[in-house]
Amino acid sequence: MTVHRHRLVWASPLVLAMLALVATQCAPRAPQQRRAAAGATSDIAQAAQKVYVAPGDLDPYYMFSSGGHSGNVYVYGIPSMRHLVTIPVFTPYPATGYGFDDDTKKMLGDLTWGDAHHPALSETKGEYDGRWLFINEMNGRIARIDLRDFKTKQILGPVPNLHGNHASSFVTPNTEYAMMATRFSRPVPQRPVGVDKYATEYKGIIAGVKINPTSGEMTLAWEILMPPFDYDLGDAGKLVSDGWMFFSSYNTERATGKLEVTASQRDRDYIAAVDWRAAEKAIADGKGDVIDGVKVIDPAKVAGIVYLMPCGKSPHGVDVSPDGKYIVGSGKLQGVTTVFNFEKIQTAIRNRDFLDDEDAIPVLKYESIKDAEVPVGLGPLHTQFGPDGMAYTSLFVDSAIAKWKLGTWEVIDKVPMSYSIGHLAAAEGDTVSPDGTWLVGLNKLSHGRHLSVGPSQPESSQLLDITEEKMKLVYDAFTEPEPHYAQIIKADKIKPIEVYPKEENKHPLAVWDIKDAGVTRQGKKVLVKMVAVRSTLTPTDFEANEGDEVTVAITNIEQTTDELHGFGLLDYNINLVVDPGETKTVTFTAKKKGVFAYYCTNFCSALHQEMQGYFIVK
Ligand code: K7E
Ligand code: CUA
Repeated sequence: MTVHRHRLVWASPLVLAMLALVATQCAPRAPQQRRAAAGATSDIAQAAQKVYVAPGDLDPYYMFSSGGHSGNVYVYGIPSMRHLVTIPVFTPYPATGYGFDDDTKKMLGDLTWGDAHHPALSETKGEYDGRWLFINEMNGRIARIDLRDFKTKQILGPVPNLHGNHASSFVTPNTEYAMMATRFSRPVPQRPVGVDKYATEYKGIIAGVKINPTSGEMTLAWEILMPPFDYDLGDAGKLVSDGWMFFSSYNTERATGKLEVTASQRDRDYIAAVDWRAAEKAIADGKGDVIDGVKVIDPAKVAGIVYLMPCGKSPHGVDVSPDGKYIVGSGKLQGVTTVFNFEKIQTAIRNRDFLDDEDAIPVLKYESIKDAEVPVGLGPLHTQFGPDGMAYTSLFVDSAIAKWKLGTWEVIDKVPMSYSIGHLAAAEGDTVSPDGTWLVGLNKLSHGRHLSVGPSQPESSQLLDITEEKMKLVYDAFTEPEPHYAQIIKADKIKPIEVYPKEENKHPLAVWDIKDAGVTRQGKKVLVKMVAVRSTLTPTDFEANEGDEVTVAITNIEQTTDELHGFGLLDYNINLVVDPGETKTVTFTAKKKGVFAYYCTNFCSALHQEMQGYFIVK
């Protein structure tokens, strides 16, 4: 959002004035003042009670939040806002040994960072089903986390043709697809072409990633060649609009250079409406050209796949209502949010009620498809939903959340956020039946609301109780950078395992008996089969010759909850953590001569400190 913010700052004098307003709101206040502002002591006590989860009690919800360029996913309990665990996805994470063992190292490849934006929980009939979590990152990749063990299992990409995968990973209502779309257009196929040819030679790409319904395995199914706009966010149609996918876009000016000026000239940008079933059928019918190994549909050759809906300046969020009837587009340089009617969109397509086209993609008429412009406030960014037609829109410039009603378009309530809210997440908020219990504002600024920690300040996330007509701010939490988007799921939908059952461990190098542990050699290859169990790493020493390729395969034969063992090998940058019942391998060259200690890094028993051994390189 940093980028969006900068675009906002200089976009227009109006926006400048609005920003000045935000700046005054952001000025830190003294604690006393703040307490007075929060209201009477009884209000504070009431709020405290609502978020209080007593020691030993469990939160009723999980929140999965993107970690932005940390490349992680952060998991919180709601309403306590307690950080429960970090799931490393696109970045090595020594705490869990992620990115150090052979498998995860291979999964990460050459890229050891990724800018993770939009987590998407898998769905069945439009409800979160608690099976998987998908998340995109900007280097053209998308990952799948298995919620059975909260581990990253697959990273797809970087996929060909697609650059800057921001408008991702939004899943369809039965997890048929996760989506990808480019923020950065570039020549397709990839080749060096100067930016002076941007408008004609650079292309955007929308991609459908097919998901295996049993295994969750992702495969790139098709791509669509798009005009060189910046595709930003998306949401899948549901119920009546199932089969459609909506993507917001900006820079429909096809500008280059200083986009903060050049890409804000038009009054309207577009939301791209994609009939993904039609795309699927076109590919099945043998249409599309193979570019860099991928079937790409060119809308100039295959009609009926994609349409453009004009939407107020630089839309960010595009959000489909729980019943699938409305598509809410939030033009972040506006004071209103626009609601489109899916029926009207379909009628306009049927009647060919088009304004013109962009690279042969029909542009629908704003007036024909719009139902309302809701005066929510300045800088609308993202909308989430509650039951009974309630909608909640974050307002970046106003630094507030507006609550309004679908159908009557009446704005019911507004609460200030501290400060500069980006996205928001409601309990079960992207499903066909949101809960209407909790809402979390993911703010960009936090200054003055926590103990100072120097120039690199945490982000703030604020919890609101939305069970009553007026929204109530009940808690401030501080999070690591940078939560762009989050989803909140009922806790009882997720049933994690706590040990890997022995019978499921099919690893070819697994050893379950200490007497099978040991060292074998084949030429210059040394294989160490190691057993980790309280409180010994067996073997307790092993040797190699300088230049040998060494593989250490460690099986943690514990079947007890929380009995993890680590394997830290000093001076060799090796750090594995092996969960109960798991086998992990690490392969490396014995480059350094001498004696090197290895030890268990995870506290496991009173004799944890005794869990150690020596690697001798001759
Ligand atoms: Cu708004 Cu990447 Cu969705 Cu940042 S994004 S905030
Ligand atoms: Cu095993 Cu500490």
